Amino acid sequence: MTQDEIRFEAGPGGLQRAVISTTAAEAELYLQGAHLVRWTPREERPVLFLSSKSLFAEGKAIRGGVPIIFPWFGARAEGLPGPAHGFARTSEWTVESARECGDAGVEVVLGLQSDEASRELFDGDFRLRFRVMIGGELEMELEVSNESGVPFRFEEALHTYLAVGDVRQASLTGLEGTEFVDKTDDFKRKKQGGEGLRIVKETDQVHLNTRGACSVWDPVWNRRITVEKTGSDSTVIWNPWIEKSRGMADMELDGWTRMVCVETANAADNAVVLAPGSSHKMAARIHVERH
Ligand code: TA6
Repeated sequence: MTQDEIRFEAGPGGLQRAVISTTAAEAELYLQGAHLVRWTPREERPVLFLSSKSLFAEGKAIRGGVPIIFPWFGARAEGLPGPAHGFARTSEWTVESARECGDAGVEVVLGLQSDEASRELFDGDFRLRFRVMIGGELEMELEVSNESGVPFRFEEALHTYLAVGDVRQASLTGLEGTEFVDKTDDFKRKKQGGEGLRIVKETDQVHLNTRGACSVWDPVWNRRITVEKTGSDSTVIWNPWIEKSRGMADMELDGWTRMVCVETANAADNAVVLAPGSSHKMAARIHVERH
């Protein structure tokens, strides 16, 4: 492995990160949360949004990039204790491997194992493995293994923040006709219409039972970003819009105009029940087309 391909170093807040530079792309991956904060194909604008006011501190979530959500999505159900979106995104992961894969790019695998702290919040022994391939396309895969003697139920997401020129002009396709839970309207269940999804207000929708790809057409930057996925039955679309953003200390004032989350997930009705000794894989592949 040549030095210029991948470099491990201390980043802001002293957080360990991998800085990756290949012929096809540049990227930055933090060990805390196995959090990819940057992926930029050559000759392209950054594809992931990262808030300039994001925290980079031990145990704090990073605002932007791809937070890994596990073992629950959103607020913990039934009033049980635990941080929003689970603990995987604020836990320190370990490097399992890092290697060059020729034209495909550079692959990094990070792992997280259950421990005393996780057992206090989640009743199940698990092993997580996050594999990311940095190239002209971005491939991400989250594998969950049940290492306990009993089945456990979990939710998960690759909570991807995509960067756009102006979200008010963007349109999302691939969710037409799907059922969704509208978290901005008392979790009411609704059906997505036949036309593309436009972001015209605070949007927080969990689309259920959908395995299709979702594309974001961005007329300002003249590009289409497509998120294809496997092993995922939910797609979450989120934009905090004006008011919610004002309440987020780690989001710059107009940051909401430059991002939309298209999240590859298994949440709510699509939560996974994993048998002892079994594993489940969820993957996303992101690519950009210029127009
Ligand atoms: O994925 C959408 C969502 O669940 C929203 O409800 C919103 O809370 C967002 O995630 C961000 O959550 P965070 O805990 O990172 O502030």
